Amino acid sequence: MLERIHSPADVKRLSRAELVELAAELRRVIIQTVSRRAGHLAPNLGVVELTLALHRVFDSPRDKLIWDVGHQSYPHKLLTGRYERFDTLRSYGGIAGYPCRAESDHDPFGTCHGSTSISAALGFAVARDLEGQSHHVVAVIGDGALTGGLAFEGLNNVGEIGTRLIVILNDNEWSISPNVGAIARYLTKLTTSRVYRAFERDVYELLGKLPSLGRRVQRLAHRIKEGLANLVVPGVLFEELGLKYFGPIDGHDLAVLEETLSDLRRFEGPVLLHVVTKKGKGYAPAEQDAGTFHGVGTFDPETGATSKGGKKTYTQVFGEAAIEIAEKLDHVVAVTAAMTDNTGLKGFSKKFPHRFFDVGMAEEHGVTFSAGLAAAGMIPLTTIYSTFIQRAIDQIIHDVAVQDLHVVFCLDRGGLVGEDGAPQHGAFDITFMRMIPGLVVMAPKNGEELRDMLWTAVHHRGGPISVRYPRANIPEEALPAREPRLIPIGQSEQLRAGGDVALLALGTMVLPALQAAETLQSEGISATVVNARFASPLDERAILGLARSVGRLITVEENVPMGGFGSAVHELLDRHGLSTTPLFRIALPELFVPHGKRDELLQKVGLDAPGIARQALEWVRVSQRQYT
Ligand SMILES: Cc1ncc(C[n+]2csc(CCOP(=O)(O)OP(=O)(O)O)c2C)c(N)n1
Repeated sequence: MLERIHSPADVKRLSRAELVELAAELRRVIIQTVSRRAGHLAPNLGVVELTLALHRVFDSPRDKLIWDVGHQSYPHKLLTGRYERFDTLRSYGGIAGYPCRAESDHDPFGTCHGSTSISAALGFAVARDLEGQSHHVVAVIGDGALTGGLAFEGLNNVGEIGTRLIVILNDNEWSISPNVGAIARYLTKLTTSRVYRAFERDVYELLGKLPSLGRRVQRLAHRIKEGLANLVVPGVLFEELGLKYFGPIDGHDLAVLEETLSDLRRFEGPVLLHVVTKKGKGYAPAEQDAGTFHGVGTFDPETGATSKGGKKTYTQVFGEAAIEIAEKLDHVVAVTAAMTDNTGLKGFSKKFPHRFFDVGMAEEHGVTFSAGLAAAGMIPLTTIYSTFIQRAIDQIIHDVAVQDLHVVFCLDRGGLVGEDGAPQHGAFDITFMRMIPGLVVMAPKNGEELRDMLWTAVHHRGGPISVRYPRANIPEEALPAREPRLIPIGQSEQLRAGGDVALLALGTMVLPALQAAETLQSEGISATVVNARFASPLDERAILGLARSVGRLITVEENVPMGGFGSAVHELLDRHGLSTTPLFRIALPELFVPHGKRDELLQKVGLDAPGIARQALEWVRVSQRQYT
């Protein structure tokens, strides 16, 4: 059927029976595609009926549908003219895993980071009012994303402005892991209230006795049920914020969804519809293990068996090191913002449940909470993806760094993340961490060094310290069986000596730089290679020494060039009157890198060994001609 669905208008024409068929087909296509391409599975399976209902009741792209996080937008993409390209999902040049304005008129607002939908939708609604237009604006936000403070800043403002806006709360009780926190408990209370349940049972029994009375009576009974449910279990929190609360309703009952949404279209002020869905709905492995199938690598669609990688990932090494450290040091605790599994902290959470804190999808709070912990003598391993800690730059500066607190920032997914693309690449953290006075910025060249850096970080006595590591396997087959070592702060490591050029590489770029040096050697250029380890403080003595002795420097980093490690070296040379030293910066390009496989992207931006060798060779030849 999807071949015949070119736009939401085609969905509107379908009969009830055809819709059921279409829902099954959407699930099949999503499961098959994600099994080959990897991606978000369980969140999408959970919103199939909701998406169908939205497209039947509303009129996209005139009406604006704004998905929070956007990882659940696959059914929406399939119904809005992207079925034929869906097999390119998340691949280079293919369709994105998130809503994307450049991709379709049906994606009015790009997303990836959570809790933005209500604020963005309010912007659309206010602009509509100012322009004298009349379309609808709908934000769909998950219960996980509702734990982010930004969502409440949005709700607060929605209640104040009071304009027509529909917020749909897609409540499946899961974030990536089971949702946590008081808001999650409150929502559970709304959906499991004994009064509501008993009442619902009575109504269903009544409905069961009514079929002979026909559809209209059933519909009426449904409506009475939903209306009364609202009376017996009002969503006080939302009502107090100024939104009329409706629900909870069954998010897999297409008829109820359509009917309720049609009613809400007529409502003049802001409303919140509480929809209860099952994450992973319709695919047993995902229903049983919504965490694994939230975002999943390739898997066997028949059995649900996920593919196992060979080498360990940096994330796994981090998780093991965190446990090892916590076993040795009582005051070490771990903080995550709704990413227990993804940041490798599951083992830690099991082993040290009282020293582990999932704060919800709330990075700002997570960092200030860590600052409080540190001020009171704890050593928090504050473990957040590079891209998501962008949310908390102020908290890092104001709450942690100004007070010189010993928070250990463990920044996973530093550098290109691959298929999640532009909004999720960790392209900026070297820049924004390095600019903060007193904050130590480290990046390891391999798994062994990550372990040593974490050990160093918890023993650091000089305030905040960070270590960033990539979404990648470690290069080693196995880590050496030895105790972790302290690395002197600001000390680099020279790995190779050569007189024509010095390659100063940071983190993930050290090994490709070493390989590039081999290529340079075969071209008659001898290169020093330094594992910089630190972007702040720099190993000033070593770098100034190389500037004087070798006289030609290349920095290599997986971060934007603006303000990054190369900039730090440039500023150092400048401070010491060496700004005329030829310096070339190899870094990510000055643009938002799209989605694709990480290795493919690194190759395209010239950050693999051949790319580094090629750029270095060209530049060294030019600079040899200019300066000799
Ligand atoms: C600011 C931010 N922090 C963390 C994440 C990572 N993340 C992606 S989806 C997700 C859980 C979302 O849960 P929910 O909103 O309930 O949607 P569901 O997947 O359950 O449908 C998290 C934590 C993110 N996208 N944005």
